[in-house]
Amino acid sequence: MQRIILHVDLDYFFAQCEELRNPSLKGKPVVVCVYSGRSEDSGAVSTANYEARKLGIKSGIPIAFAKRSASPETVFLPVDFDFYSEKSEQVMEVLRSFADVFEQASVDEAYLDVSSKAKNFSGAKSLAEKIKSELKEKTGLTCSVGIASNKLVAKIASDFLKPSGLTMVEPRKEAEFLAPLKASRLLGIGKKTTERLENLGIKTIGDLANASPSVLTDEFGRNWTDYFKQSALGIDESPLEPFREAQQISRITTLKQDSNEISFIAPVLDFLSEEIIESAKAEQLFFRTISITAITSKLETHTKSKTFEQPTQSLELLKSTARELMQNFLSQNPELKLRRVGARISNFSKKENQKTLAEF
Ligand code: TTP
Ligand code: MG
Ligand code: MG
Repeated sequence: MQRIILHVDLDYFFAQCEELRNPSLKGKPVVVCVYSGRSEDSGAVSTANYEARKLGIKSGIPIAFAKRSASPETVFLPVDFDFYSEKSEQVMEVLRSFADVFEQASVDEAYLDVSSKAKNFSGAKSLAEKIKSELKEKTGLTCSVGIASNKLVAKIASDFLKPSGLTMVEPRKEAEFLAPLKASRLLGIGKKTTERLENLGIKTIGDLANASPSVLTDEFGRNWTDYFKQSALGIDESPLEPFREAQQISRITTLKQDSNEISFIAPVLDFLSEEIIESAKAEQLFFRTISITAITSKLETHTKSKTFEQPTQSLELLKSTARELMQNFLSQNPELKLRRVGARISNFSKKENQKTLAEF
């Protein structure tokens, strides 16, 4: 069967989240920053909306540089990972429902294998349009979609037209689509490799496809040459990896009776926390974000989260944070009674005490 893969990537994700909760930002340049705290403007730009990008402001540049290029109405905001993670989860839930096989690839992107759902490429195009409109309707966010016969080309296609783009590369058109694009679009071709390729006169993916294999082998060895050649022609057999890495570990349970008493709910959270930490230890995962879920007797779901600077695996921290989040939620909503409660950890890394900027 013909494989049909969609790659969905949210547009200027963190900045779009900020526009969503504060619509007065719309139309202004918005810059989301990770402040390092050392001095007023030290730190880096996490992302910027398209108005800010027109001023030359983009992910990774120092905040001080961005301020120099900014216009008077440019708005600078600190990152709020909890809010973006919550939105990301909502997005993934919507996307997942459209796929035969689903792989979340980062906080704002996912691969969907829709081979049997869509049947053919024109079906895939209608499906992609439906995904875009349903995502907008349910989460308020816009995305760009790439459709292709494999992950490699789908990912490059989703980035081809942004924001709110839809790019389809039909089977056997892969090499032609890729040819004019910069070689650095391919996975694994960073700054250094780009320089080495340029020294050989190779700038575009098409140049790479046409390059002499022996010249490439002399410079990069056999394995890289094979990879370059295949990728440049848009050949990629890699499967989706639905369970690549846990994005979160969560436990949820129904209370013996509906309640709004922290003294009744906290021991339940403690028990869930112990189970969660056991799983985290088994998978050697350290987490930065702790969330609680509160499902009311009317079956409305509420989530509260807290994110820490440093990854941890501490049961005590999980217990005390879950209790604190729940306590705050209950005191802010005294009229609600809860039927089910849950706890969750996310924002994983494999190591403790490692500075992570962002999961992207
Ligand atoms: P991207 O999808 O790479 O970028 P984006 O969604 O901001 O913009 P685009 O419309 O081009 O897709 O990254 C997703 C989020 O990850 C981004 O909103 C912020 C974060 N991020 C960083 O914090 N630092 C970085 O250097 C990059 C590239 C992303
Ligand atoms: Mg994005
Ligand atoms: Mg992305």
